[in-house]
Amino acid sequence: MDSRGSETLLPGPRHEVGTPPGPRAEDALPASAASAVKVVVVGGFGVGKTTLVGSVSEIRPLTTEETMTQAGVGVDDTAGVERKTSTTVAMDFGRITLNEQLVLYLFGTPGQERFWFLWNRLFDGALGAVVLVDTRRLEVSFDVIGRLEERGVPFVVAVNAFPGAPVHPVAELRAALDLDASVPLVDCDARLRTSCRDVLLTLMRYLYTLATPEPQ
Ligand SMILES: Nc1nc2c(ncn2[C@@H]2O[C@H](COP(=O)(O)OP(=O)(O)OP(=O)(O)O)[C@@H](O)[C@H]2O)c(=O)[nH]1
Ligand SMILES: [Mg+2]
Repeated sequence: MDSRGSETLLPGPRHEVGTPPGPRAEDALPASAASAVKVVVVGGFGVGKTTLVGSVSEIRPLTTEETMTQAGVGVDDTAGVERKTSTTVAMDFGRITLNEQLVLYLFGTPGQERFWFLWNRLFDGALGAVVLVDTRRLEVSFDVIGRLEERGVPFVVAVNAFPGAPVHPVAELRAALDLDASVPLVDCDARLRTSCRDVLLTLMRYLYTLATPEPQ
């Protein structure tokens, strides 16, 4: 990892030190699972990526949260999320079994630009992405969406509902984010498992339509 990045961070409180290694019965995949799909959860700083992976994962999620310190002042753009005390420095990882056969592996990316070099590896083998958006800070999503388009990674956009966030008509939101008409745009609450599951189902349906040739 970039040494400038690690200098500014102290170990955070969310590390689970002393967790015994080895498989746990509740982590086992159902025997019927036939396909595993890698999905990446992206978005600007503090839009709720770690929250989404944590609320939907059926295994204890892996997180790499670190406490934000004074050293990040002037480096990290915390405008609009001043109360945030920790941030993802490498990735989040979780798993959800969407139906008897289909398992999704979820990889959450770090939101801060100084960690975006990690994207290259996190996207290896990914079939699609969820872009989380906070309407209080739409501009942090522009680069994220641009990077996905450059990579040709199919994505859906999920608007994470924060209190006091402006509610825009769908057409305006699409225009502001410069979204292609075919890209699904949905609401979600990253804290709710069912809501996040619906977002992932939307992505799976979208990937399916992209892979299915239109009848002539
Ligand atoms: N009200 C509300 N708060 C949320 C929601 N999703 C996340 N939060 C809160 O927003 C804060 C940021 O969430 P994170 O999940 O850490 O955001 P992140 O995108 O992973 O942040 P970085 O990794 O630092 O980019 C946390 O305090 C969450 O509890 C939501 O849907 N509604
Ligand atoms: Mg995070």
